[in-house]
Amino acid sequence: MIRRVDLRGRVAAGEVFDLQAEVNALVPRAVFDVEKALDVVRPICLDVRHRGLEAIREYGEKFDHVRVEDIRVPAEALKTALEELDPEVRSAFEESIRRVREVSQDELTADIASEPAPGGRVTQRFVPVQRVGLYVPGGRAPLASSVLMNVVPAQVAGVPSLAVASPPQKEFGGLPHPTVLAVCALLGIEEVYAMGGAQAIAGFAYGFDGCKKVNLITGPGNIYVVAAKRFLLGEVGIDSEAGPTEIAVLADDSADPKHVAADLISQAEHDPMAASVLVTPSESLVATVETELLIQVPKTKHQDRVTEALKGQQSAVVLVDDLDQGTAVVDAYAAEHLEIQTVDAEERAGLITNAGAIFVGSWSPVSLGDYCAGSNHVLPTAGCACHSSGLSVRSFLKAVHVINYSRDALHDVAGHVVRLAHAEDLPAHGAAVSVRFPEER
Ligand code: HSO
Ligand code: ZN
Repeated sequence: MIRRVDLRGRVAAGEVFDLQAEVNALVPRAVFDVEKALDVVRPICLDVRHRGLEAIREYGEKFDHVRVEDIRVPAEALKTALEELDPEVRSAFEESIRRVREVSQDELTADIASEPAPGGRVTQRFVPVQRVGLYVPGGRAPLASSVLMNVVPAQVAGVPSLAVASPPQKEFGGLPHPTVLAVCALLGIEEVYAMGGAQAIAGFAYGFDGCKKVNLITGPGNIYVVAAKRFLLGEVGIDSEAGPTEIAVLADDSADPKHVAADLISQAEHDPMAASVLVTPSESLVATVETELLIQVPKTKHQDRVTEALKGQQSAVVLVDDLDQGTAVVDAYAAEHLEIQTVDAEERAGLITNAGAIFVGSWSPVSLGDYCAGSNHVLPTAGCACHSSGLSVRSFLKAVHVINYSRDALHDVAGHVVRLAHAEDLPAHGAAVSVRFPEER
C-alpha cells in the first residue's frame, strides 16, 4: 500500500539546508513538470493577449467542452446559486468565513514608524493591492472552500476590486460550479467569470473586453494554471505556486494509528499525485498505521486515487533513528502540511522552520485547516515552504516606505550622502543633496 524508506543511520541531524538534497532524493516528490506545460500555455497566453475575449471563448470550448457567450456570470445566477445552497452547508461556510475573517483581522498590521535620526522619519505603510483576480479550479471536485480562503483575506486587507474566475461547466449550462457561485454571492463578490485554465490567467493578466487587467492573481490550479502564472509573472503578481497537495506526519508511539492513517488518506483523496508521508522512529506505529490503511482505504469513496497516491513514489513511511532526526527530516522536506503527533508536539513544532502550515497534537488534523480552523489552506507545495508563505492578509498588502526628513535632518547626513555618491562615481546623486544647502558651497 505504501512503501517504506529506512533512514535509520542514514541522515545525520545537521543544518536543515544541508539535508534538503538528501531528503528530497530519498522521498522524491511527484513529477510536476511545469517547464513542459509552459510550452503548451505560452501560445495560449499570447493568443489571449492579442484576441482577448474571443480567444478565451474558443479555449473554453476546446478544453472545457462548452462555448460560453457571456463569460461574465450574471448577477441573477449568483443570487440563485446562493438561494439554492443547502442551508446546513451555507451555515458551515459562514462559520468558516467567520473564523478566517477573525484570524485575518488579527493579522492586520498598523503602520510602522521609525526615526533613525532626529527629524528623519521613515514609516512603513501597508497598502492593499488595488485589483486582484482569484482563480478557483473546476476539475474533479471544485473546491468552493478555496473561494473563501482567497476572498476573505483580500477583503480584510482592503482590496477594492476583486474578480473571481472558475471554469465553465457543461452540466451547469456553461456557468462555474453552483457552490463556487454561491460562496461568491455569500461573500458579496459580483464580478465572476466563467473561464478556466491558462486562458483565464491570461485574461486576468492582460485584461479583455469587459474585464480590466488585474495587478495580482492568486489561487490554486492545475499544472497549466501554474505554468500560466509563472509565464505571466511580471505582467502581474502571483501567489506561491500550488502543486499537488502534501501531508507529512511526524509521530511517535503516543499517536493514534487510526488518526494518522485517516489524515494520510485525507490528503491522498485530492489527487493521485498527492504525497502522504509518515515520519516516525516507532516500528510499532509503522505496523499499526499500515494495518489501518488496509482497513480504511477500501472504505473511502475515492479509493482509486487514494490508492494511487499512497502507492506513488512521493508517498512513504519513513523510519528514523529518533524524533530529533525525524524533526530534521520533516523540516528539510518542507511539506505543505506538517502534522506533529508526539508527546512533545508543541515544543517540537517550535523547532520547525520549513512547512506551509503546522498542525500540532492529536486534535488539529489537516482537514480542520482545510475548512474551519481559521487558518488558510492555500499553502506552498513542492518544497516551496522553505522560501514562501501560505496565503494571508499579507499576500494582498504591499509595504511602502514613506520617507519624510526635515531640513536639519537632511543637513546632518548630507556629508555621508555626498561621500557615498562620489564613492560610486555618481556625483549627480550627491549634488541633488548639496544643491539644497548653497550657503555651504
Ligand atoms: N488540502 C487542500 C485544500 C482543500 N482541501 C480544499 C479541501 N478543500 C490544499 O491545501
Ligand atoms: Zn484538502
